[in-house]
Amino acid sequence: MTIDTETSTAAASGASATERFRADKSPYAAVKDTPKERVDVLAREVLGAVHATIRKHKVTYDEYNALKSWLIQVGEGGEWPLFLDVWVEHVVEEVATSHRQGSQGTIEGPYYVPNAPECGADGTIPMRPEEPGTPLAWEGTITSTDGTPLDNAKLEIWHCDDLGLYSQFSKGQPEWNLRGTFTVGPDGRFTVRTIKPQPYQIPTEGACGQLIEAAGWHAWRPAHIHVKVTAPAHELLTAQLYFPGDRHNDDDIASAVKPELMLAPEDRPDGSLGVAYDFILDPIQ
Ligand code: MBD
Ligand code: FE
Repeated sequence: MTIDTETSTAAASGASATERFRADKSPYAAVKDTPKERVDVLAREVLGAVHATIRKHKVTYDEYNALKSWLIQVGEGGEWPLFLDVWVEHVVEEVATSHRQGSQGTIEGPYYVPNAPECGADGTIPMRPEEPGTPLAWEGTITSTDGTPLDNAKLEIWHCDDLGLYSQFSKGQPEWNLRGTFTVGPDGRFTVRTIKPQPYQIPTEGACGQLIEAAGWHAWRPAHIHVKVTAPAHELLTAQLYFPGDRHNDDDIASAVKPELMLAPEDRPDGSLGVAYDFILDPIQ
């Protein structure tokens, strides 16, 4: 896979997200493996909801053609992953994890890359020598729902930089900047050193940006740290952690904030932040 890191246009980040999805996920998601009865009921009900909206609001041919033109642009700009993850994924996540006893999760979003560099149980995420941003030291444990520490559990972390940009989806950052894997020992403990990310604005020049502007919405997500936590015989936990007081915690464009995902960082005398946050994984039944 080649990812264009020379430009940071919406089309470039969209194309990168589309390639990423094709490489990692589309092999697992073939329509042909879904039973006919299921495709029939889901497709019929979604189309029925579209038909009902057209009738209710007396949608015109001009509006129908505006929609057609916009959908063509979503595809051409590679923005289907962005569109779906921002406006649809949160409900899929809610349904998929409603049985859990352990930690709450939230959406993955379009910018996860597997196999980030290993940082150990106590380490610093890959960053540039003068990485801008407030240093953040985060300690925690990974346990099972019965309290047992999960030896060999992995905490993968990715987040944007102080300009709100993700490595591999915009220009100017080394390949693995602010992406790391932390593997714990028998005590389940980890210490992560990174920087506090800034709020993130989804690309505004592409089709998703056009929708936001045309509808009078805003393009912001609150500052967040993405995580995936895995351990043998346990369910994968995908989550994001947020910071108190962010102006977009209550109106996240991606509807992905939950109260259980709030960090409680403390200011340290040296100007850095310290925080504790633990993860509890559900055993696979
Ligand atoms: C992101 O960084 C993100 O987390 C989501 C959900 C959508 C777009 C960009
Ligand atoms: Fe994100």
